Order: sequence, then C-alpha cells, then structure tokens
Amino acid sequence: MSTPDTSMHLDGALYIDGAWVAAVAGDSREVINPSDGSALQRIDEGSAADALAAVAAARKAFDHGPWPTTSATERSALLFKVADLLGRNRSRIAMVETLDTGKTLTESGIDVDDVAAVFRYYAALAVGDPGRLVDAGNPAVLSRVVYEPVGVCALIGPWNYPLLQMSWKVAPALAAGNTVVLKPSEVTPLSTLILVELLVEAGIPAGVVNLVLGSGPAVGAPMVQSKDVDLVSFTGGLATGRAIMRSAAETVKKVALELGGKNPNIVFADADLDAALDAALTGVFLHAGQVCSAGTRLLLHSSIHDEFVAELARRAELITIGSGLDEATEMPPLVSAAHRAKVEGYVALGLSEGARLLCGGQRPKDAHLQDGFYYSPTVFVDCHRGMRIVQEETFGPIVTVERFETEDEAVMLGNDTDYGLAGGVWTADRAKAHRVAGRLRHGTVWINDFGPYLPQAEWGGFKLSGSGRELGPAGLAEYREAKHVYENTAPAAQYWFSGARPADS
Ligand code: TXE
Repeated sequence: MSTPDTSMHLDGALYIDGAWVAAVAGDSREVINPSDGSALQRIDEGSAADALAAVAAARKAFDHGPWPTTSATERSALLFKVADLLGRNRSRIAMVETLDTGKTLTESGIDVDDVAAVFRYYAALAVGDPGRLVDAGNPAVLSRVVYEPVGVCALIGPWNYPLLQMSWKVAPALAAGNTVVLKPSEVTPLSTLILVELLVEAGIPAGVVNLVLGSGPAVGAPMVQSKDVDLVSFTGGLATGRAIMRSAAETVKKVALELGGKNPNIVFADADLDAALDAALTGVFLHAGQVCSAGTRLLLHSSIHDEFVAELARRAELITIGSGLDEATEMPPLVSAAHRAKVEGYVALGLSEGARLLCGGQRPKDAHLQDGFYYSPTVFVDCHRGMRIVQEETFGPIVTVERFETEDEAVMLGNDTDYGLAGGVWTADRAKAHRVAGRLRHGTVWINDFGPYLPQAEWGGFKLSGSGRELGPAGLAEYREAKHVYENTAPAAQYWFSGARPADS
C-alpha cells in the first residue's frame, strides 16, 4: 500500500480568530491508534484560557463581523464549496478518521460522503426562507416573522463519528448565520482539524469558525458556563449531557443534546428472516457497536427465537476482526483501552445477572490483534427486561436477546427503556408494521431495515436520548431565533390612560 496522505495542520492545532495557534499553556496530548495502541500523533491540548479566547473570537465575529448579516446566498455558496472540498479530500480524511477512530476505511469513506451531503443539504436550505407574513387582523399592520441566528454556538462532539456528528452541527449553524466554537472529542480530534482547514480554504471569515482541542472538563465546561455562548449542541454520553444541561441552566442558554440509546430491534415471525438476520448483525456489530442507534436489544418472536439466535451466533463468529486499514476487516477495534474495559465490565455484569453467552464475551486470541483494543462479537440470550445489560448503553459489540409472544408485548418491551433514540420492526404485515412504529417511543423507527438516516429527515431522541433534533428542517431551526416584526403603518394614539387623553376628545 502506498503511504497514506494524512497531512493536516498540526503546527498550532487550535484555530482561533482566523489563525492557527498553539495551546496557551503549551500542553499536548498523544492521540492513540486503536488498531495497535501506537502513538499516532502528538497534538495541542487546550485549557480554559484557550476555550474562552475562542468564545471571545466567536462573540466578536457575531456581534461585529459580517457573517450573521451576510446574505443567505453567500453563506449557501460557501457551504457548497465546503462540500466540494470534502469530496476532493475524501481519501485523506477517510484515512485520518480510520487511523484515529479505528473504523474501517470503507466506513470512513462513507462518512465523508454523508458529511458532504449534509453540507449540501444545509447549503440549499440556507436560502429561500424570507420568513412569513402574519395576518394581524388589521389592514394597517404589516406583521412578519423572520428567522435570525442564535449567536455563538459551542459544538461539542463525540469520538464514535467525529467528523459526521460535528458536521450535523456545523453545517446548519453556519447556514443560519451563527458563529461557532468546535470542540471535538479529545480521543479523536484529527478529522475535525481537516474540516476546519477546508472551511478556511472555502473562505470562512475570521472568528466565525474556531477550534479548541482538549478534555471535556478543561475546555468544554468553560464554554458551557460562558455567558457569551448562546447555544450548546452536544453529542455524547448521558452523564455528560446531564452535567451540561445543569450547567447551562445558569445562563439559560439553548441546549441540544444527543445522548445515545438502547435501541430495540423487533422481529416478528412473518418477517423476511434472512434480511432481518443480516440487519441484526450489522445493526449491532458495525463499528463494533459504537453507534448511538445500534440495535443492541434484539426482540424475537418466540416461534423463531431458537433458530434465529443459533444462526446469529454462527454468523457473528465468522466476522473478521482487524485493523480498519485492512480490506478484509469487517469489524474494527474499540476506540480505546478504557472503552474496552467498560465493555468488558458489561459482559461480566451480564454473566452475573444470568444472561447466557452464545458467542464472544472475550478478546480475540489472534496474535496480530493483541496490541489493539479488539473485542469479539458477543451474543447474550436468556435476557430479560430487569437486567442492566438489557437497559444500559454498552456501546460495544454486545447484543442481548429477549422473546415476545404478542404485538402488545413487543411494543411494551420496545418502549421499556429510559432511552428513545431508534428502533426497528420486521414483519411482512405492513399494517402491523405501521401500528408498531406508531406506538414506539423512539425518534427514528425503521420498518424492514435498520440503521439508515437521511440529511433531510430529523434525527434525535425521545426521553433520555436527548432534546432537540439534528438534520432535516428542525436541525436548522435549532440554530435560529424567531423574531416577530410588527409594523403599524397608520399609528394613532389609543389613549388607554384617561389622563393622557386631550381635553376635547
Ligand atoms: O463521552 P463524553 P465518553 C456514550 C457511550 C459511552 C459513554 C461515555 O455509552 O460509553 O457515552 O463516553 C466532552 N463539559 N456515548 O465519556 O464524556 C468530551 O470531551 C463539556 C454516546 O467518551 O460524553 C467529548 O468531546 N463537554 C454517544 C464529548 O463531551 C464535556 C457518543 C463526549 O464525551 C464535558 C459517544 C463537560 N463537563 C459516547 N465532559 C452518542 N450519543 O452517540 C466531557 N465533555
């Protein structure tokens, strides 16, 4: 294989007020390659001072810069340019994302395509919305509602889909005219650097996009606390989401949260079982289960349970585990040693709760996989709703299987979670499929499929899975304030107060 191009701006990797700068305290962090545990890159590690400098730059650019009042057409043109640049840099970005997250090169390439599609979608949506006229019930009144940017947005991203999740925030935020501070996960910061490079190349004005690197408590928390930040959009874990919401209450800033899920995948006996099996596998083992919408809770009709799980385990054991750079790899490593330890803790918990292991439940034994953070595809049966392994997000290649007898029971189990991000239903009976889809309390429901999302369709969670929506028109609305402009074209005194009335009236 030829040497991959992984060049990016590393000499001063923070981008603040239109300049690449080093962290003020001079700290750095080693970014680790999950496929072999090697040090991939030493990179600037910011602190609160850097975060606040970035917020100040974004504030200045919002309050005094041209961006919020730049025409929607110009903003749209810039976003289209970014989409083109993403396409041109596809292989470089995919390589960096794979080295950083561990995911397969194929998946990283698809991520870049999806990111470009999201930029195109919001580039198109940025224009053509002049607001709306409202009937005030008075012909002398011209009343209209216009949409304005919210202000300074702190965009805090996760490590599982670093570029993709960041783009779901950056593209609509910029389309709406906001200024932003990007804070990628400290575990996987690299692809966001390239995204910022491309935004700069596309001509984004100084201060409109800022990038800070560093840990959540050191860099993310001060942004959430800052009164100069108007909105925080966060994708990550439930505990962090709760902390952010609490902290944001002090300044009553807008908060959008995507906090993962425990997603039911319901298979009725009349489904296309081969397709359902295939999707049950990809639903949980793609990206080693490090997917917020992973189908980790498989609900099977009793009549198909035994055959289905036997075949599921047989196919799971055949999955080729390896480095994301290896073309043969079907399932990559977990993102970090710490995350694998968490996944292993969940497997131990499942066993202690009485779940029965059908396959996996251990690290692969292959000699070439010993240095990376690999874990085998794991299938637990004899599970029930009272188990923590069934209720909590494991974020690893672990599927728990439960049985159901009736449609009502399937719906009850599908909703028996504090989360509400996504779910699937498999059946040949379309009326039943739509009945179940209508009753599931999840932000996305797939019928005879599992996993797809579209830039033009809202994504987000009910219940503990978060608040607000990304993608679709609502994903843009998050970054806009509605303003009612009421114009009285024939003003005349009303004399509400009698003392103000002229004596002769
Ligand atoms: O995420 P964190 P973690 C789930 C998954 C995983 C668990 C914990 O179950 O095992 O969350 O993952 C920043 N103020 N998901 O701990 O900490 C942090 O630097 C402001 C689901 O790695 O939530 C990073 O940029 N920011 C998920 C981002 O928050 C803070 C994707 C996410 O990190 C902060 C990832 C603070 N106080 C994990 N503390 C999904 N929804 O898809 C941390 N951060």
